Amino acid sequence: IETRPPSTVNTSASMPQQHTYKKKKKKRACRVFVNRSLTLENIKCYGFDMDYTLATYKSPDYESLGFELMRDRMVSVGYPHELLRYTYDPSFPTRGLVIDTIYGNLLKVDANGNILVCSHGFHFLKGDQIHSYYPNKFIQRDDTDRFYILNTLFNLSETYLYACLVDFFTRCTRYTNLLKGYQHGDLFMSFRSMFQDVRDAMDFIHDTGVLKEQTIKNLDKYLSRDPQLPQLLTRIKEIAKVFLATNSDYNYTEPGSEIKSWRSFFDLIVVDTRKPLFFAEGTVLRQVDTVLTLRLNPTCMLADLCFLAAGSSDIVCDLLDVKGKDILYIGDHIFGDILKSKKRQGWKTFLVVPELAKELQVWEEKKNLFEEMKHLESFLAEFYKLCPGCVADVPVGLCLQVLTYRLDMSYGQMGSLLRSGSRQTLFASQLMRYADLYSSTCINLLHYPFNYLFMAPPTCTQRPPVFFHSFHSGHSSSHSFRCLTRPLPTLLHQSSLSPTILS
Ligand SMILES: *[C@@H]1O[C@H](CO)[C@@H](O)[C@H](O)[C@H]1NC(C)=O
Ligand SMILES: *[C@@H]1O[C@H](CO)[C@@H](O)[C@H](O)[C@H]1NC(C)=O
Ligand SMILES: CC(=O)N[C@H]1CO[C@H](CO)[C@@H](O)[C@@H]1O
Ligand SMILES: [Mg+2]
Repeated sequence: IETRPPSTVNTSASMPQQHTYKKKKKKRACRVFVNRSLTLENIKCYGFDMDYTLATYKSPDYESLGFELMRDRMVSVGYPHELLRYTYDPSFPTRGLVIDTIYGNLLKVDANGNILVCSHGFHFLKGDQIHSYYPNKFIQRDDTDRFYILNTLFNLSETYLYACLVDFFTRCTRYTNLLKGYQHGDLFMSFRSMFQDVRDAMDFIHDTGVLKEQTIKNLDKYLSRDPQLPQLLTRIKEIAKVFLATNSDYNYTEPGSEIKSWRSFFDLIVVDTRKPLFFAEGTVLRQVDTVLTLRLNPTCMLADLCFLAAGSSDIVCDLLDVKGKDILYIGDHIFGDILKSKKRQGWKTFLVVPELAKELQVWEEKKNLFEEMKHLESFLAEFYKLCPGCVADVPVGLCLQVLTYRLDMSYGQMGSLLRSGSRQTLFASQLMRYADLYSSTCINLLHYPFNYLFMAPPTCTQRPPVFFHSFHSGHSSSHSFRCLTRPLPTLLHQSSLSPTILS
């Protein structure tokens, strides 16, 4: 597969030569992971999202900026001044959490709506407390009026702000804690209205342009410039068509003095796309001319470069003369970029998951804990199979819970984006369902030749050897005691038995 060098690859010194692709094992952080096999050679067109995909913001500075602007906005619309004391803590939020707007809780759930972690403000609830809110530790995720998923990287600061509000009002003695909100004199403030206010603050900082303004003012602080990005785009342009489809507006997409070089990477730039609407019926297409006015003229000849506003994915296909399956779309928004483009348009998808760098690092560092967990789970599985209805050794169950907690804490307070212990999060299940490829950055495509065949690993039915013999020989709990070295923390219920290595 890797033998034929792409004919058009420019072999300047800075570019990886063909043989470097063959290095046995790429560093994990540089890898592109595969969920469904895909041949790059068949891709005739590459599409990019902008925010957090091509324009990579520096974390946590950028989230911190968003948080502070929203926090200040909340205070200016009447929330208590004490809120100004909160600063952004990147170790708290994980992407993909669900807000329960009735009880004000933040929930981490799996694909079926089973609760993995639950916090009220910064207080993590224990098993029985979770049960009292949610019988069966389960939520009906379809209730979209009540539960909101915080799926995008922009939502991180929102998630944290909401936790701050709940933390503040819960502890502030001027307010009485009620089940669905807070009472202050005659005023009842529901968790729901607080959520609405946070969203409004979020819309405010985006729509009024204050976030963009601050970002542009301190570009070096908030935006990381990867010198490999021009390299990637240049190489892609040599072998395929390239377009940019972003929800941002024209002014933000044009980085001032670099206009010429920036534009030249693309055959088509579509701004103000309103994804995910873009992948459905779309909106009226407008052509943007260079004097920054919007012309209502959808006819755009692909002579040189098209610069359009709004429109739809169908129009992109028409203009570039490609079919859905010829397109690899690269974006960071599981819903707006990936799910809709795949489901509605059959595009091939590449999800950018910046958190993967950290995820892989923990995976590497805590390998022994993951192994231990797998062994314990196989042991339990075997145990229940041989002896249905039996109650397993208490230490084994406890051990699993402790391991889960220790692993979760290696990522942050809310644990991993992809798992809790060995159970997969909703985000992970959506990633597997809708992303053909995924990686921590699109730059990692540079490490593969453009005729590469990304092969999906055989489906994950392979399991580690089962600890059958140790069960029989009476050493069943040899694994059980190694992990009980720390006090017992908030425990999560374990049930899934499948190892979940997403790589
Ligand atoms: C999350 O952020 C996106 C923008 O990236 C926004 O459209 C969406 O409304 C936010 N979600 C919630 C629940 O506020
Ligand atoms: C872009 O910025 C210019 C001035 O800086 C302004 O006049 C124009 O309305 C803006 N256009 C859009 C689409 O925001
Ligand atoms: C290799 C891998 O993770 N494959 C998964 C891709 O997505 C499908 C659909 O959800 C899963 O069933 C596969 O296990
Ligand atoms: Mg984006």
